[in-house]
Amino acid sequence: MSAFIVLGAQWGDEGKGKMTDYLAEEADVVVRFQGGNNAGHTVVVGDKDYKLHLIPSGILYDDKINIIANGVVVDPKALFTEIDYLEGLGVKVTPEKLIISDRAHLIMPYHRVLDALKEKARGKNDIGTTGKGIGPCYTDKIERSGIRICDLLHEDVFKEKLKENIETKNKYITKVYEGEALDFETIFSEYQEFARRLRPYIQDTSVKIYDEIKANKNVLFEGAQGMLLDIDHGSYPYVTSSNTTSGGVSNGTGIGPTMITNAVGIAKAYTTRVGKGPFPTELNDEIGEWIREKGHEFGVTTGRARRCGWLDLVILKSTVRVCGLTSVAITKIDTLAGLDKIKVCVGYKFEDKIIDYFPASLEDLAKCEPVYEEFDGWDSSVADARSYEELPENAKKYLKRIEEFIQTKISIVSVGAKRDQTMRVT
Ligand code: 2SA
Ligand code: GDP
Ligand code: MG
Repeated sequence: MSAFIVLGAQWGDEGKGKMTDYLAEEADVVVRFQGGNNAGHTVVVGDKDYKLHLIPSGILYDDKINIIANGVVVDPKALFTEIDYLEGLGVKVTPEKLIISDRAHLIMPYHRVLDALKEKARGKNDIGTTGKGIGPCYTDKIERSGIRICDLLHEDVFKEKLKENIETKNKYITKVYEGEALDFETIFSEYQEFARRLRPYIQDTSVKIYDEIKANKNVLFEGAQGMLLDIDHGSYPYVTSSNTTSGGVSNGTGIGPTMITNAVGIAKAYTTRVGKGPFPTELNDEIGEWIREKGHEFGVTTGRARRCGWLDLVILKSTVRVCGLTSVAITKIDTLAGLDKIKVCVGYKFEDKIIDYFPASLEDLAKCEPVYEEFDGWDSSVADARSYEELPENAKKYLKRIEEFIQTKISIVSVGAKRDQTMRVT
């Protein structure tokens, strides 16, 4: 048996959806452990493109169990929109294939409203959130006023909790942010309908995952966002509100860390981020623009243009440390094909030293200057390679340098969005 993690090693959008789908072939169960429908995971199967937000990427297989565990924040409206979207594409989403934790917190309409109002109030210091209500929902969870799925299934409990929340949230919305008050009855009846539809999918997912592991099944934990968006280890405050790193798996699923066997970090051959915040290797020039167009770097959930820059090995090395990565998958080396020279950041010049970690303070980070190594580029034949041996020599040199710097094996290389554009490195 194995219980392994697939997570983003940068700022998200590294190709986790594609790699989860690829690795899910060997898995029996695929589990989301944090985040919510802020995520946008793309999976290409044949000539079909699937955009997943809340549902694990294993759903495209008929024989996998997919679990939304307790660490995820669930917007039922978004969930049913996604189920309807998948069913419309011929993908079955039955309670046999999808299980949702009774401990997961619910995203409520006031969370979405507060997300927007808070961002507006932050003005030029906004985070650049996806507007899905993620931060306000996790705030309530930590503040202990959140509503969980198990509450939704008990009408009286839900009614009382909703009443209390509407009362306090409306004060906040109208008095602090001068927004419009929300109506209890409308939300109550909408969520009663959600409760009816949700009921067949709900279980104690900690028990379910544990039983599967004990029965020698393979379990894949699918991360959302990426290491630098982690609430503790990321580029705070320009982060999401959950633990995106390996540590988040145990809390987010109720499975002890000693049961987890491997952690694969997914990294793009360059770096992107969507939303505000520091980005040392960002390219605000025609090369950055060229990468964005060639790599179709636009948000899957919001459509926002992603910021693009050179690969930053300081970040990757930090992810290896924080997440205990046992191997790395490098994606999108085909996007870089055609560039004459490619740069890679191998340290930050900070005051009079070279450092190889990401400083906590944004003020210190602003003083950091990336130190680059330059590589010769490769051509578009890379997208046709189906084995490591077939890769252009310059691409292999690039990959070797990454491995050497992060002291961790590259186990998979991806040269395109499709399932078969993937190769194992032995
Ligand atoms: P939030 O909404 O509170 O989680 O936003 C906080 C920060 O986290 C970033 N974030 C993301 N970054 C990359 N990809 C994400 N998913 C979508 C995608 C994003 C999109 O796959 O493209 O469509 O814009 C994602 N989700 C959250 C966010 O940009 C903020 O910086
Ligand atoms: P995720 O959030 O990490 O799952 O990544 P996204 O789906 O947000 O963004 C990654 C994009 O790159 C998607 O459109 C994928 O289909 C695509 N993709 C993944 N791997 C590769 C690759 O190796 N090459 C190319 N060209 N595209 C890829
Ligand atoms: Mg994404």
